[in-house]
Amino acid sequence: MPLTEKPKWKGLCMILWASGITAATVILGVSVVHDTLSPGAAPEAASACRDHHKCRDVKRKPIERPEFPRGFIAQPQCNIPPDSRFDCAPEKLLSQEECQARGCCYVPVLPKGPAILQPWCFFPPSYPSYKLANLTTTESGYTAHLTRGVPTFMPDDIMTLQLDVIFETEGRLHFTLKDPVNKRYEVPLETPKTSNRAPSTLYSVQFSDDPFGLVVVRKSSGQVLINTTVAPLFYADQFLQISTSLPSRFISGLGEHQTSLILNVNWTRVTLWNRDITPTPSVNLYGSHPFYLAMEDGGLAHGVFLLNSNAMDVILQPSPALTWRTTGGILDFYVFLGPDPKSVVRQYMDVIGYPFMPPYWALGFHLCRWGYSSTDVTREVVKNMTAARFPLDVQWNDLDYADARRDFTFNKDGFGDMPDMVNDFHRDGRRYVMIVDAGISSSSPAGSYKPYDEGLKRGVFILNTTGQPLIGEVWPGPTAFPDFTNPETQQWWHDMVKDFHDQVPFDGMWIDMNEPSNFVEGSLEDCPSNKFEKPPYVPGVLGGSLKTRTLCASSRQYLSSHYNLHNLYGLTEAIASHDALVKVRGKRPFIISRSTFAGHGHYAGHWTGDVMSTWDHLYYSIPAVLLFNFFGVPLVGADICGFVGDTSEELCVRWTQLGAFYPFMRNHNDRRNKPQEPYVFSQEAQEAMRKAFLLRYSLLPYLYTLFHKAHSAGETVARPLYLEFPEDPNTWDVDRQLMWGAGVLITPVLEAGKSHVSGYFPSGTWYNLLAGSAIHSKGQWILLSAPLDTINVHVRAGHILPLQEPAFTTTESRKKGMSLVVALTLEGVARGDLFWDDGDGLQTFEKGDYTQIVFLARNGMLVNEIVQLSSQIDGLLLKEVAVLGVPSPPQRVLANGVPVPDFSYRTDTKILTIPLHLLMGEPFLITWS
Ligand code: MIG
Repeated sequence: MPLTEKPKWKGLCMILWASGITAATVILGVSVVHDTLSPGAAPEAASACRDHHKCRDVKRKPIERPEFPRGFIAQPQCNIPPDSRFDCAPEKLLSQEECQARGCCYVPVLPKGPAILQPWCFFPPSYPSYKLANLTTTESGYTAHLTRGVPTFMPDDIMTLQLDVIFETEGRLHFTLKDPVNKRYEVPLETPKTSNRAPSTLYSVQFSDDPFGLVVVRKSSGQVLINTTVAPLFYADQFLQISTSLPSRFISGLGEHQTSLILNVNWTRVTLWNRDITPTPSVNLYGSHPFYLAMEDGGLAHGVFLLNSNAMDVILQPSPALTWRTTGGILDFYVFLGPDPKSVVRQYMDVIGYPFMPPYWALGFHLCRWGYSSTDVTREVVKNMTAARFPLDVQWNDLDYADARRDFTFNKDGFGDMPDMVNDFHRDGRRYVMIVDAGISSSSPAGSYKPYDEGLKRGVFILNTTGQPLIGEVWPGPTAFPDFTNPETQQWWHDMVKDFHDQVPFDGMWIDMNEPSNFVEGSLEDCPSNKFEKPPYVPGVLGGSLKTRTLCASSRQYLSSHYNLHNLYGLTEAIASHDALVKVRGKRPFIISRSTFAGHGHYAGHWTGDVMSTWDHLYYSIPAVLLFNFFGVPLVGADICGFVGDTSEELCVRWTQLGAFYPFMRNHNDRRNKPQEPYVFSQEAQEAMRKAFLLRYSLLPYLYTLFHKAHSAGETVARPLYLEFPEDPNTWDVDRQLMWGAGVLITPVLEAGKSHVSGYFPSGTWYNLLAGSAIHSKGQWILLSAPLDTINVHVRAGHILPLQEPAFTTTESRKKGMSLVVALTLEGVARGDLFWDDGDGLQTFEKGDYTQIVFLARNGMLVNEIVQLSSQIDGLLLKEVAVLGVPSPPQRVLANGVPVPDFSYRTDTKILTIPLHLLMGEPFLITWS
């Protein structure tokens, strides 16, 4: 199958692929209903919670309907249940008089707990909104005008809008609301321009004329998925707001935040404005992903993506409903119709781009800390790892290496032999990555620091409103900030990366502080007072102002204002770094970034920032990793053992066990903390960690194959249970376990002092990967033994995993013998596959330079099917097959017709072990009977 992925970013992408455009020539069959839908017509929340201790409040709590203080109700049309009220005073507190002067209803309610956002001043159904006019069918959708008769309370309403509705594919609907006269800022993401003339079997679209509303209905169930008639539409210059009912309370997404997998719809405000801070619940964090996935009755799902990069709030309320409230740009929505959650995620990635293929070594273990103060210390760390028999693929350095913490320099004192150190690491089959900060030091003597001198000459920096480079302050002191939306900046960045790489042959870049982070508010000279700095509505950003810990919103970038582009800073730096590394190294790039935006995973990975060494943060790392997989950024992980604060031995063991199952596995530590490299702990702790390392390294061929499927088919690598078992609502909020692909379930211990852990096992057979013992689950919670040296890993019946003997580096392990774990269903069937290539060449899949093998087991027989073959697999041996769930002892085992005399079978575990010596790249047939 050809890759149908396209360059996603205008002017920023160098790797081009052919586009796949679908166009069917069938007439539209979508019903148009011109009646007014009654507001608040949200369906009741799905009540999927079974009687189980894992049920959360969000499911069990009945919808609160406090009594009305009747005296306050001026008009009968204010008689709206509290959960269905939409805020008419989002920007400030209003008195009753002020509220009613807006034409809104005023009913004070005593907020209970988190219901603090419950509005006192809310819209009556009659509140003026837009009217639909000139609705016309087009080749693949509709176009119409919306007109507003009366201005809102926000400045600069755009009174006439253009609506375009495009049926892009069977499962994807796209609609935009724009100003037809003055072009407004739009996110520079290049999206697929497909259109589908056939009626979708999945959804239909209906409109309400007055007030305007758009309704999306799932055809199979009749379920209303989107209904924007529930509240008035706002489209003012700096305040765009649209609300919709939700078909259930099971909503995931809207990152980046410290959150559970399922968001709380009981009055939650989610703010998107990229920000440097230790992850804290309810505050805006490093990245922005304005996408949610919603579960529906029966395990169906849909998703919504608002392609908008402005500062925004998203409000969730218990009716249930959701309000998008953004401060600029346009309203550009994609709706993904699934119908299952896995398809929703893929449909989202069809728009934002499929993930990049990481080098094989990126899946090994990475070790870092702030405070490796010299090459001697750094070399010592690597030596200690080997001495303690821990694998280590990639050694990192933090700011310590740099001269006065300036990018693209190295400290000639402690790091004078940095190039030799990196060469030595390479000689031992290891890789090297160092930090690169966004801010470029602006205070070195003229002529002494090329990145700034040349950047200034070439005009690469973000400018303040007077046209001078905006100067803030980060680690090196005063700094200017590259504007990566400028093509000249991308070229300059490449040149700086190349200069440094010519000196120090590093293998990847760790891009930090790219929200961008700034230690002073806005700039050293603060910010001017204008409409960008003081918008009529300020989303719920920590600090209360857009400039908090970042740049002035009114500063100028090549494509637009920082006000519009702020949330794209990390992404645009990742793209520039990706492209630079492709040119400079000619190999697959490796970039890990703190700040991200929709589409990031096409270029780079992510780590979850400055997490604390606490059990709580250990737990939060699971939903974080799962959600970033939804966001198309599968290469993600948290700092193992925690970054902020001292870890404890037990926490670090448990974290290493879970971290062995992060797609990106790195232990990183802050400067002043106790050390937390694996070798500093007791022998018992080390032994437990070593087991987890070996599990991961054994599973790398399986993990790499999952990354290939993410890259080639828009799949996730780590995924929550509900992606595999959407029809079992017990799985929907499970976020203390995770899956690798469809075949592996990981159940870590996330609490202190425990030697057992309870995990949910969907109906079916699950095999313990280490012991081979089987669980036959009816779809139930199961208490598992989990002493300190154990992380529970189960293989799902029906799957075949390719494994490889571990080594101290992937350079070594890639040459070792392989094995297959064949997990049979009760019917005796299993299936799996392997993707294999050189591990770090560019576009091996796109060029066809890879091997792909499918494995099939059935009726006491295992065969491989070589779908694609390349020389990279030459010489690799299949040395063992372990068949799990063989009901009775076989009499004989044949490999390609030749008896295998030394097979073994255990009657207690029902495992058949077959030692072999076959070439992976040749067809084989193994039978047992
Ligand atoms: O202000 O480079 O999240 O991983 O060690 C702190 C020093 C700057 C923040 C990163 C962290 C890194 C640290 N950096």
